[in-house]
Amino acid sequence: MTEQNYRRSKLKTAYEECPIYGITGGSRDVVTLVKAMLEGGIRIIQYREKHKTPMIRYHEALALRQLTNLYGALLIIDDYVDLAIAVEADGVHIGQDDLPPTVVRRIVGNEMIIGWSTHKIEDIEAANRYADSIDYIGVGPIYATQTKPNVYPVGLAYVRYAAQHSVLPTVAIGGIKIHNASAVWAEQPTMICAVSEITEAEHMADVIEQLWCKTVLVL
Ligand code: TZP
Ligand code: MG
Repeated sequence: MTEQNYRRSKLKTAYEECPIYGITGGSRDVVTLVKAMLEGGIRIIQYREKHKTPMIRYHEALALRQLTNLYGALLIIDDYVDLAIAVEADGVHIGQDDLPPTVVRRIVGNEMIIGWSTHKIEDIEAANRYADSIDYIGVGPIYATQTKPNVYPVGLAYVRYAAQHSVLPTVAIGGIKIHNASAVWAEQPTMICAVSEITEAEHMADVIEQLWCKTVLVL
């Protein structure tokens, strides 16, 4: 198996087990939060902590590496390529303003999954050109969201465009809640991601299940 096939099949196995992409956030202890996500069935965890110190991020990400390994889940690090390498994460997630995907690929080697955020049609076309370097794309924010304020929502039509034109799996993100999840699933993303709906949930497993069930309803 080539290294590209290895990382893509690892990703596919995870999203076929559960198509909800989990991201950390909110005020709960991150290890407690991620344990609940994993108990709820999530198999892809992105560690996204932009405002902590590098030392705290390192210790939290190391703890999540152990935890995700226990559950056979993937750990993806947002933004910090060095941290992803340091904790032997499965992947790193980068944005349009980060280093170019080809450069990140050169830094992390061929076994690490790379995700890339996209916000417009030209970004999807660029992602298709970078498809040798990256493994999936984020598409959003679909709806306005306090988790990422001051960013213009791209709307449901963008999810449909991505599903139809991206050669890579897609993760719809931004303002996704139980009440609008079936509308998002109807546009055929590979995965959906709901940050605050999950991190602020009182009964996390129920919320995850309901977000997940909505995919069945539209098939
Ligand atoms: N990227 C685009 S929107 C977003 C990120 C990280 C935040 C989504 O958070 P929520 O709480 O699900 O709207
Ligand atoms: Mg980023």
